[in-house]
Formats: sequence, C-alpha cells, structure tokens
Amino acid sequence: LSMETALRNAVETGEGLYMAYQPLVQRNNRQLASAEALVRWRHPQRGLIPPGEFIPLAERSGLILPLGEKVIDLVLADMRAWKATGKKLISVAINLSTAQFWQSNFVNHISQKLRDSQLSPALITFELTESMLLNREAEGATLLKQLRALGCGIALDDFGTGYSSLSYLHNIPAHSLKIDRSFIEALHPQENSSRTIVAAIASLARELGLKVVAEGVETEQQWNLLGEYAIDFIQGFYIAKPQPASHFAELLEAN
Ligand code: G
Ligand code: G
Ligand code: NA
Ligand code: MN
Repeated sequence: LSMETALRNAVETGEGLYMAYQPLVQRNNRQLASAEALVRWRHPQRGLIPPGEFIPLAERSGLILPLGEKVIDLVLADMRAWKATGKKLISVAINLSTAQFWQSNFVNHISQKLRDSQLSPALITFELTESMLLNREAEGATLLKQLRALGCGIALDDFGTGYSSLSYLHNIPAHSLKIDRSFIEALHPQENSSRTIVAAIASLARELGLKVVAEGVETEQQWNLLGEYAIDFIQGFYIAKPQPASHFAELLEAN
C-alpha cells in the first residue's frame, strides 16, 4: 500500500486520524488559556507519521481539502464531547492550509459547521501564516474580516519568518500573533540580537492591539527571559507537549 493510498483511506474513513492539543498558558500566572489542535496520523503498519511528512503528501495528492475538513470535524467533535461531560471549554486554534483558506465558500461552510456543532464561534481560532496571503492580501483581509464577524479568532502563526511581515501586520485583522519558535530558540542571555527582535515584535504587536504568543518555549531560561517582554501567552514543550484529547480533557477538568 503506498503512503498516498493509506492516507486517502485514512481521510475517507477517519481511521488513524486524531487531534493532539497543546496548551497555551498565560505568561503572568501560568493558567491554561487556550490550546492549539495538531493533527496526528497513525499509519496501520508504520505507526505515527509526522505531520511534517503527511501534510506535504496531502498537499501533493489533492487530499489537503478533505484532510482539513476532517481536522475541523475532529476538533468540533472533541469539544462537544468535553462540553457533554461538563468541562469548561477554552478556545482551540485550528491550523488552516492555504488551499483550505482560499476554497470558495469557506466562510459559509465554517459558519454552517459551527451552527451544527452548537459551540460558540468564539471558542474557535484559525491560525494562518503570512505566506498564505502572499499577493492576495486585500482579498485575504476580506475573508478574515468575515471569519471575525462570525465570532472566530484569528492568529498569525510563525510570525517573523516571512518577508512582508510589517505591511502584513498593518493590514490583516488578527487577534493574536505567534512569534515563530526560531526566535525563541535563539534566545540566550548573552545573545542580544534575538532578544532585540523578540522585544520589538512583541511591543509592536501589543501597540497594534494584538495578543502576543511565544511559541516553542522549551526551557526555564527561555521562560524567564520572556518575562521581560510584552508577551501574553506561552506555548511549548516547557509547559506541555501536544496531548491526546483524553489527556487534554484532564487538564480541562483540573482547570
Ligand atoms: O506537531 P507538529 O509536528 O504537529 O506539526 C508540524 C507542522 O504541521 C506544523 O507546521 C503545523 O502547523 C502543521 N500542522 C499540524 N496540524 C495541522 C493541521 O491540522 N492542519 C494543517 N494545515 N497543518 C497542521
Ligand atoms: O507551524 P506551527 O507553529 O503550527 O507548528 C507547531 C509545531 O510546533 C508542532 O509540530 C508542535 O509539536 C511543535 N512544537 C510545539 N512546541 C514546541 C517546542 O517547544 N519545541 C519544538 N521544537 N517544537 C514545538
Ligand atoms: Na500553528
Ligand atoms: Mn507556529
């Protein structure tokens, strides 16, 4: 069975596909604030395949739209299950692929799914990267305004890695900005340039009214260094790895 055929089967039947949830905590008190949903695929013979492998495969083989569809359904189903067992829900971020964001009728489609789920749209955030809007910024901003109008959140992912970051920030109606983990990785007490970059991105974003997330925080030292900047939320292995839905439900319970 080729990987593509196996992935096609998974997307069609849902078998082996599930979501992991990584907490975001508040910088000031470490309280659970929200989560990012990350798709996982367990191949019937080969076991877990990294998303860095199967997402590009899905893009090449025309499976990215049905996969993205599946991701939304899985997240909404997990959230409904948490709600049904009395958990206090927090906002969950879903990563969008370029093709998914630009498919015609995307906003209506999301709107319908949210209505069917009976979950508050405010509980869903969409994460997108600046490369998704490349050369289509005005159109993209219009779509994002429509998603916002539904009540959903918008987060700019991997911020700082694209080339048009500043004009993009000015024109895109987002609620939050996620500083790419490459900048966090480079943070050291003796390393001034990455500290200057993180400080500048964070204060610029805050001035523009965006919430600021530091991604990829792995160490206590990084956590401590980040205390100096205008950062609202922290995500990374230092806090928690992405968790299966059942484990994440326990975090919600404890919350
Ligand atoms: O956990 P991590 O290895 O999960 O993810 C690797 C990459 O795959 C990241 O760039 C991440 O944004 C992407 N990714 C993870 N889950 C999803 C998803 O549900 N949809 C899309 N489009 N990308 C995802
Ligand atoms: O592109 P995006 O930012 O959505 O990617 C999310 C990816 O980052 C996932 O693969 C997730 O597992 C990974 N990730 C989350 N926290 C950390 C971390 O602290 N360190 C590293 N190296 N990767 C992380
Ligand atoms: Na993301
Ligand atoms: Mn990111």
